[in-house]
Amino acid sequence: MFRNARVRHTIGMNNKGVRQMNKLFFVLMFVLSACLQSDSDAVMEVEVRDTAGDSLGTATFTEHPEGVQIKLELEGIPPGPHGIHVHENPKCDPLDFTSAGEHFDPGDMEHGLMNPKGPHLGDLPNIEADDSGKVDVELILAEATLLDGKNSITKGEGTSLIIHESADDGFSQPSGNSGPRIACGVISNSAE
Ligand SMILES: [Cu+2]
Ligand SMILES: [Zn+2]
Repeated sequence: MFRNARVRHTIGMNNKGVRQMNKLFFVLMFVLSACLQSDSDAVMEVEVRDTAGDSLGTATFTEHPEGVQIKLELEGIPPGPHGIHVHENPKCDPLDFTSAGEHFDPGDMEHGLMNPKGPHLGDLPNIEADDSGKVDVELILAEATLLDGKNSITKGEGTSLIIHESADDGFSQPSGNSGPRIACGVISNSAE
């Protein structure tokens, strides 16, 4: 009797220990999968269109340790350098895209990556279209986030990505003397 009771007791302890280990394991797996999921979720593909509304390709946004990475795969851009910025409104109304508003600037800064009083959060280095009009490049929108936080480019209704006719000089107000807006894409969680 005594021996049997002891055996049962021992088995009971083991089962309890195993159950606790299992529980811990599942909690860890849940946390791990939640982390992995939120990483892979944080990708946004944005269609970029010209002033006639025709697609020029895509801009793919992903979270990056230094900000938001923007991968551009575009065709039909006039060869040469172009200013490119994240603008404050998620609106790409033809024909001039003024609906996109000013540069995204939650920190109330001046324009320009070379301006000591800048830059706007939405300021980006110029892109270059090759002789065939293609752009294939990855940019970093420094200190921005894709989803959460005060520097999120999808906060509220979202923002937009604008490409200009000319290069951004990195200094002139309010838009680096980069000329008319030639392409636009809406950056929004509820986009099209
Ligand atoms: Cu702009
Ligand atoms: Zn700016």
